[in-house]
Amino acid sequence: MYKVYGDYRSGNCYKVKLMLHLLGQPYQWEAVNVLRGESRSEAFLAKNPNGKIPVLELDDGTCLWESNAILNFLAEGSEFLPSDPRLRTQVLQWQFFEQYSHEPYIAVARYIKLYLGLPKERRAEYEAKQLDGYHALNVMEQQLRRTPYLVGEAYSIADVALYAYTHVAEEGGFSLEAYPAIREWLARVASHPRHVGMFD
Ligand SMILES: N[C@@H](CCC(=O)N[C@@H](CS)C(=O)NCC(=O)O)C(=O)O
Repeated sequence: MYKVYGDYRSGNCYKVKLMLHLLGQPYQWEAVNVLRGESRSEAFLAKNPNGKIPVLELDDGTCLWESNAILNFLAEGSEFLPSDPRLRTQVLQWQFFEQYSHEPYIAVARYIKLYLGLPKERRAEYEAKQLDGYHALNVMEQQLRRTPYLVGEAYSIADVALYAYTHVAEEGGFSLEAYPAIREWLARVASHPRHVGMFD
């Protein structure tokens, strides 16, 4: 059985959990508390030398890390990863966008606010995340006004990757008020029969 090393509050870890539920795949969850330094222990670094969660451990002991890479592994051969090269590239395009243009702003602002309680010394950094975070939401809104999912008509791991932190963007201080297409998409994703919430 797969073993997931993660934290329920982390969007990156939630991506893996959501994917496993969408696939109906059983797994064992091992809680890792990053604030207590558990992701920097020698034992954990042997699983991911980068010291970050999530990590997916396979039956043979192989450890996979980087949330979006794990999504690609899990979704291989399923309806959530198109086989057509152009569509597959668009899935990757949104996943790279998530890691470079969305997560560093929306997830990090949320981390500073929710995990750290918005300490004074990180307030300027938190404020600076807002502009780029809203830019990422604008990019998503444009696409979702055209198509029901990020890559056309079908729910894919591009949606899993971006749902994770977008659905809790308000915890990072981002209002979704001006983004009707994003709000409809969030509801569409959450209406999948095998959907699971972050804390379910
Ligand atoms: N690019 C990585 C980011 C992983 C990441 O930043 N994980 C955070 C939790 S959300 C973490 O482990 N932080 C602990 C640390 O950096 O010490 C991914 O997508 O998996």
